[in-house]
Amino acid sequence: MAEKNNADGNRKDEQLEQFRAEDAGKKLTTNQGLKVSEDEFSLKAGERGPTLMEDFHFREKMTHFDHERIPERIVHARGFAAHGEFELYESLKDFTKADFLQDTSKKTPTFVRFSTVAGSRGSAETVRDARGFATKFYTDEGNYDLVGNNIPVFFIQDAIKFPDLVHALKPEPHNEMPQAASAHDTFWDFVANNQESAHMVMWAMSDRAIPRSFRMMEGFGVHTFRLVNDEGKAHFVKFHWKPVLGTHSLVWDEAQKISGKDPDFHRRDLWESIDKGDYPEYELGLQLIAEEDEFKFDFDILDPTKLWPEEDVPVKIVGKMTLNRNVDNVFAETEQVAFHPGHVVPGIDFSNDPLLQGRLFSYTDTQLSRLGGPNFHELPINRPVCPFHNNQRDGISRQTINKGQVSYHKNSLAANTPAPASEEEGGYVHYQEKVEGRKVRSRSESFKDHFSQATLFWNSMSEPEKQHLKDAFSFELGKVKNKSVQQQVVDMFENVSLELAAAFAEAIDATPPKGLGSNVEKSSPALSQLNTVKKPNTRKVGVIVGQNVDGEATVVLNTLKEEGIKTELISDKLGKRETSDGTEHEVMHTFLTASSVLFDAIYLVGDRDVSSKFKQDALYFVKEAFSHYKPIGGTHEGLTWLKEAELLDNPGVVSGDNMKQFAKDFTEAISAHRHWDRQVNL
Ligand code: HDE
Repeated sequence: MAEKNNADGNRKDEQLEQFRAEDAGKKLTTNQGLKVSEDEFSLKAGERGPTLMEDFHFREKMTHFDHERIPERIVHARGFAAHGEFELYESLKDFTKADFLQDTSKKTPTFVRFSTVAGSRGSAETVRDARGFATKFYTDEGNYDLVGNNIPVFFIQDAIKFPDLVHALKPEPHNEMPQAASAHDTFWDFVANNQESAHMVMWAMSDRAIPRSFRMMEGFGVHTFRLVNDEGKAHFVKFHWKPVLGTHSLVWDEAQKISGKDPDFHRRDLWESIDKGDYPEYELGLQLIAEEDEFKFDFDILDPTKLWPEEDVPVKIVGKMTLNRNVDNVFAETEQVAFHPGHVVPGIDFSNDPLLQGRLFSYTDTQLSRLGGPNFHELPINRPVCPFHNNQRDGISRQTINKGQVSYHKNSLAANTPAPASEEEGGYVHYQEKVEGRKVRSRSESFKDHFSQATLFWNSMSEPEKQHLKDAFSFELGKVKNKSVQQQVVDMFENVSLELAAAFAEAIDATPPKGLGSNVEKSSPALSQLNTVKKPNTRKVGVIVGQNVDGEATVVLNTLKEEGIKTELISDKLGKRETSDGTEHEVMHTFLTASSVLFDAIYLVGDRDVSSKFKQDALYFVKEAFSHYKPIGGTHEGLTWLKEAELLDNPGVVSGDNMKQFAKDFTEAISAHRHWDRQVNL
């Protein structure tokens, strides 16, 4: 392995290679390496007799199987991960001494695990929830973990409330329902009685909580951290990941249907994209505030329910992470990876955010039971790529064989080694912030404004996004059974927006809000997804064809491909289709195996020579996609069907006879993601 990370190769990959095993083509053995001669029949006393205790092979196989499962994560149980690399655009020497943020010629290996929060390990992926976005940087100075979410704020201000929040959010204990959903009484009861949650609830009810793809999600470190340079000067910092493809979401009806049609929708999307070489990319952004400016804002920068509006504190883009390798084994890597916000490197430090402070305890603690003891740092995925030495010893499943007589500090027998490193030698020295105070269980006055930024978020939304918020609140509270809880939530959110609270109060038949609403007028355009990057790349188009396909359709498919758009053919039967120009296409899906909700757009080519059932199925696809505001394209017979169904002349519905022009217009419609100004009226 190279001594340091550099632009060539990936040191983490090289390290993992030592642990990879290729079983194909080998003889079957026991764990002791003994070749076995038979693996289908246990050892019995006679062909119809009892199994013998002596059958060590059977016992070993069954015992291992009996213990295959480990406890799932308390939260973020459902996750999926990939390997990648981080490269820096410009040296951050002025702000931090972190080695991996100095040199633009260095590539730092990374491992990212995306997750939902509430659901169990086997739950559906497109549920309404925050998404975890946890990144491990394998730096030359040790592992640095940026354990973030796709929402920049959190429900609570103090870690001591986390168990309460999670108990309220998870399925209710008496009947273990509902799975992976916040739409139930205890969650909303928690919200109404812990009003610091208002801002994050707005995000959780917005489109952010139903991402189109892990590849199209922002990531946020949430807390305020500190960057410290080699002169000891500190800046407060917030970390951002900005997806190169932009931030895009599903619509709620679609998300719920995907939960049934493909509960693995997000992992499949990530896996397939990496597999095809469409590597997801995220730019790293920093918001920086000089220490002396700590009190210049109308919120407390230590409060994790507050964001720093990008218009006030610009996001400085400093580097890019590319996810370019799928895991070899989900359990060994994705399941056993152990993140911890306390895994830092020199030059990155903490703030006094009380949520962050509590997290610094929780993560190692939880791994002790989840990964079965204190040696989980030795698991291949968790090992740093630099050496590690200390006097910690033993414990369950210890891998390292520490040599020598001495396992204590200080000592003379080993010349007092391993020895602490000075700051110059790379030793981590905590930022010497002056701290003084009485021991109190209370919260600063500056943490007590729970609504202004919730309103800021509301004000920043476009009309369709506002409508989605009204619908989401109406859905969630419509599922709440307790009338008092429903009313408490209406009364709470009138402090955020009268319009919002009135809309869902009406939907759930609660007493309308009587208050004055909020007087916050500020907005932050960066918060609206309507202002995000729009690109056609990697969008997936379902192309509906019959048995006979006009050769001209090939022109369209080729042009879309040139734009980076993926096309997959759908018909009533699988098999090859030869177009009239002699090109061969493979039908990948049937109306039974696919669904419109699994595609970004539908292109209806159709065929004159089909049954009425075919036409009905095809139009069901198209109409459903239409109702989700997706781009629809129609040429040939498809154009006629769209006309008959009265879908033409709608925003995002593209048709035409000139194939080149059609492909161009359709690409544009696909880039727009969704066409909200469509009057859905089917
Ligand atoms: Fe976590 N969180 N968390 N969290 N969190 C866990 O650690 C916790 C919080 C986040 O893919 C657990 O290894 C407390 C905020 C992610 O493996 C646990 C508090 C943010 C992941 C834990 C928070 C996060 C976790 C469960 C309140 C965004 C998944 C299993 C103070 C910045 C990491 C585990 C992965 C996982 C505790 C709040 C992000 C129990 C006490 C805020 C992405 O330790």
